Amino acid sequence: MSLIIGHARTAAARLLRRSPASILLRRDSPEAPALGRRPVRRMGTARVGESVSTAYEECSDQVLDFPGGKVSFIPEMRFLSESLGERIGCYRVLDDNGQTVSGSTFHEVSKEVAMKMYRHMVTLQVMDTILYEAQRQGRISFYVTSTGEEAINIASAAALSNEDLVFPQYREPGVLLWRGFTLQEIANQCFGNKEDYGKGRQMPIHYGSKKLNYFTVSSPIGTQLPQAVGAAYSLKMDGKNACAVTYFGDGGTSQGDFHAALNFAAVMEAPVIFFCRNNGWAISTPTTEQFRSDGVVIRGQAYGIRSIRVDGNDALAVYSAIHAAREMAVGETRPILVEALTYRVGHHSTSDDSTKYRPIDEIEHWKSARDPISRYRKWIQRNGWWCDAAESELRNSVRKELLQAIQVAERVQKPPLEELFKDVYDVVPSNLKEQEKLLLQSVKKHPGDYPADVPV
Ligand SMILES: Cc1ncc(C[n+]2csc(CCOP(=O)(O)OP(=O)(O)O)c2C)c(N)n1
Ligand SMILES: [Mg+2]
Repeated sequence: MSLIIGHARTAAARLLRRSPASILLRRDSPEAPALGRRPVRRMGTARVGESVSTAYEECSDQVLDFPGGKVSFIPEMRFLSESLGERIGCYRVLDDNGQTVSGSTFHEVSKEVAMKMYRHMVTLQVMDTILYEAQRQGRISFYVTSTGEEAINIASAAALSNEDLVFPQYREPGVLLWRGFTLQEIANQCFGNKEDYGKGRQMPIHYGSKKLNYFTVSSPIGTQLPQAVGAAYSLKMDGKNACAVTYFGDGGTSQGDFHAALNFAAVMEAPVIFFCRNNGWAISTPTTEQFRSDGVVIRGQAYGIRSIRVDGNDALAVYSAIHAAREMAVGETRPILVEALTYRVGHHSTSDDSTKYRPIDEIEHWKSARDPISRYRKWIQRNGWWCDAAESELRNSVRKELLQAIQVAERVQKPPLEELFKDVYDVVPSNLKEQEKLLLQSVKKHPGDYPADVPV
């Protein structure tokens, strides 16, 4: 590595025009103190991020040519501030009344796509209501809703290509719906029947579809991030016109995998979109106990990743931001970080009661004043594309279709017990064979402790 010390030329000339008291002599001038001795300055009044003296700034005349670019030497001891002072702005197109914000720039969306987006947001909402109730009735064991995050789900999916590889967390089933996953497929997974692609080996909501390029949800938080980067890198090596997209929550950013993934993607210039759903909560942990930075968006810059903060409850803003992010990710083979500000309106899952740790008023505010679906509806209605009759027809038909799907899924047989031991190893190892034998013995001995509808 070579270190080259250079001299800035303009600073000295500017200094000659300053008052004598503020002039600092160039170190190589005859009047200057002996080389190596710098004028003594008193410190103590400067705050972090501010300079002690502008004269010093102007006379910094040395540059270090360092890997990554030139670095100016500065004589003052200056710590970077822990914050920018002002929080990073949040890109929005639609205001709370569904009116476009004057001066906002956004990607045009055709009537056809706009309506498909609305229909899918409503489908997701209806699906959440019914499957949440199904869990409460004891028909399925677990569920999580995407309530309040419908725009994030659907508008981002609409801006992607179906060739893009999706690595989800678990609150993004709308992306699957957008790609054509049916309500029957959703129900089959939640009921863990033998039509479920995971063969009933996972909890409900762990969807996946090879056909739709949607990697199966995995419970441990954050695992999908480095996987997405690896997949993006392989897309790049194969010269594919596609990117990887990974979704994660604010809580996910506290995992080491988040940091490893961002750094790896930046260095390897992998075409991946990191989409953080900052919904304020990681189960009962608020973001204030999760990080002290200005949210998540700011971290992109630290890793050398282009980033944007977007209003996650504004479908047009999410659509436009992801559209632009995809163009940059694929066209320039680079990672992009998107932080969508939103709120988890529902409980974390059916195993949670969020009123125990957050005010009901807060939930109600986001539910009523900030609902992404009604905001978007106002916009399409203003365009003359929607009416109340169409609304009730849509809601009724989704409801009917899902209730029918649930009835079918409930009747489909469960996968046989032996499936539990398959699909990991090509040849099942002896320890797994032993476990299978023990399990079968146990089921025979205590049949009442095992579900009767699982074929043994
Ligand atoms: C490695 C790991 N640690 C803890 C958990 C338990 N857990 C499940 S969801 C969750 C919160 C995640 O919050 P966030 O990423 O913000 O997503 P959100 O639920 O808000 O959509 C936690 C801590 C887990 N599944 N995996
Ligand atoms: Mg969260």
